[in-house]
Amino acid sequence: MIASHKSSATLYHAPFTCSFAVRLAAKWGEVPLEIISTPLGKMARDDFTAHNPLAQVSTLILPDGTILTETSACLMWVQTHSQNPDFKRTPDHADYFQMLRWIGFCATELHKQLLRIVFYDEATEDVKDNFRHLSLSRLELLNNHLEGRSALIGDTYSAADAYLIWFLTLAPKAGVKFTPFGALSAYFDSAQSDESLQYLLTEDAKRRASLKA
Ligand SMILES: N[C@@H](CCC(=O)N[C@@H](CS)C(=O)NCC(=O)O)C(=O)O
Repeated sequence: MIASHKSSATLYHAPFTCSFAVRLAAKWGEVPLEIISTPLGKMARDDFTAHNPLAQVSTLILPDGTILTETSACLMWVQTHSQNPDFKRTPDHADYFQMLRWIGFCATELHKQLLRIVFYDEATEDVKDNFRHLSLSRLELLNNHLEGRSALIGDTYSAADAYLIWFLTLAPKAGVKFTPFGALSAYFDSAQSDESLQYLLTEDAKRRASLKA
């Protein structure tokens, strides 16, 4: 714990990784976040690994100095602390557990089950292909759920949508095409007109370039 009180939380962020979802949710929820860009792996910043010895994003330093890790928990924190009343969800909200459900789904069935395998060196190409194949049943489930819907829960985006939209942004780079799933494709196409998403994609491209420089 850092002995300090700040007005905003600080997010360790690696461009285009899962902490992108936390930033997107924070933009929608008008939650101010101070961003510290860091590479991952051996190049990670020392202050980052001091807070999170696994050197994984998402890692959030809360205003009271406590550390919150796990993208799911960071997303829930952002949603609960939203300044935007339409976005805010606290545990007494009717949608709260559906939001937990879809955040958990994105974390365990999509993010860690696919991207954590495909983008890393530990697995062979055959193993990666097995996981790409496995992801199709997850995408089909999402497709069926999104039929006739514009968001995962209700009519407006929640933190769960931030996680899913981030995943769908990276899915083609992981060798997973979701274009055969009409409702899922339409959901992602419609997300492209979201100004916060476009702003952060452009911003991350700049952050990535400056980390590489
Ligand atoms: N369990 C963590 C880790 C998520 C995760 O795999 N993050 C990736 C980026 S999307 C990462 O930090 N990778 C670096 C590493 O695992 O060494 C969470 O959900 O926040």
